[in-house]
Amino acid sequence: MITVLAGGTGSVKIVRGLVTHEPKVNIISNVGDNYWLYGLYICPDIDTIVYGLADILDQERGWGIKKDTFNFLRQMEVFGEETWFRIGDRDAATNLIRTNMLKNGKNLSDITKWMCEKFAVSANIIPVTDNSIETRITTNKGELHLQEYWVKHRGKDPIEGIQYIGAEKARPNPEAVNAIHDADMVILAPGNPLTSIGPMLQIKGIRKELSKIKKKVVAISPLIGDNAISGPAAKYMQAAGIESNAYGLAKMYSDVCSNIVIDSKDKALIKKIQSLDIKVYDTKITMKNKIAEDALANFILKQIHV
Ligand code: FO1
Repeated sequence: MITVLAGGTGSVKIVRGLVTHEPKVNIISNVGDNYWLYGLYICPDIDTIVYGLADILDQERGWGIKKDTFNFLRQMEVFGEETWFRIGDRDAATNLIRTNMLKNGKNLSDITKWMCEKFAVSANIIPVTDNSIETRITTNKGELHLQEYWVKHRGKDPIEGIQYIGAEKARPNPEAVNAIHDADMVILAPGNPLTSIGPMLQIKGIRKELSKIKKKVVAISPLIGDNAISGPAAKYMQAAGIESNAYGLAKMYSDVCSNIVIDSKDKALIKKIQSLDIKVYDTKITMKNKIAEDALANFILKQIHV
């Protein structure tokens, strides 16, 4: 059984690759960038995985449903609302039904399972916690929710700090803890280490469980050289004072992971990473299409023995 910690638009690619090879995959999802808007509870990381596995994800954007329409948003604009966060019509239905179920007393884990059934997704998607965690970015202009910083303000102001509000007190989802404990291999997906994987590692019970089985934990680098394959990972790492390369990533994860997959272009970092007592595997880590997703998943499952 394989368990993946996933968050952000990059994670879905490796998850898709893994489910083609493995009958039982658990996906523990980040909830730190969940966001309340127009009274709707939006869970981008959960939805990206659900849509990705249901094969309805808008691949180009990396979020939302392909060929979705935006009539709801247009009407919100008519009502004078801000429309910088582009919720499509079908996506709005997902968010609306989730919010109603929450208001009727269901928890996010049960709602996510119900959602998977409706979208005919057989992988087990587990929110890392049913409590609220909010990733907030501090800039010289004040503190913003991650979605406001990245989507509304296009991540333009220098970052002074990152906070995970609620993570300290969040109760790890018991199903997530079991999925880590019982796994043959745990994979840290190539998501942003500070905003996609980081919030989950801030939950004490999750970090503790990972550190107990760290020999079985494999991280996939989202970086080549000093840059992220996509998205702002390098910018957030630099802001946190972490070297924005595979070595910085390995150091950051060194108490929860004993294996890392880096790109073959980063071979020069292997010795330095090994000095952290981490095994290094190199291959092509970019996943531009389904063949590449499949190849990386196959590499991890066949070449790494934990
Ligand atoms: N990302 C954007 O850059 N612009 C958007 O307008 C946007 C809308 C959106 C709507 C629903 C959803 O589930 C995700 C959405 N995202 C959008 C993606 C999201 O901001 C981030 O990619 C994730 O939070 C990163 O994990």
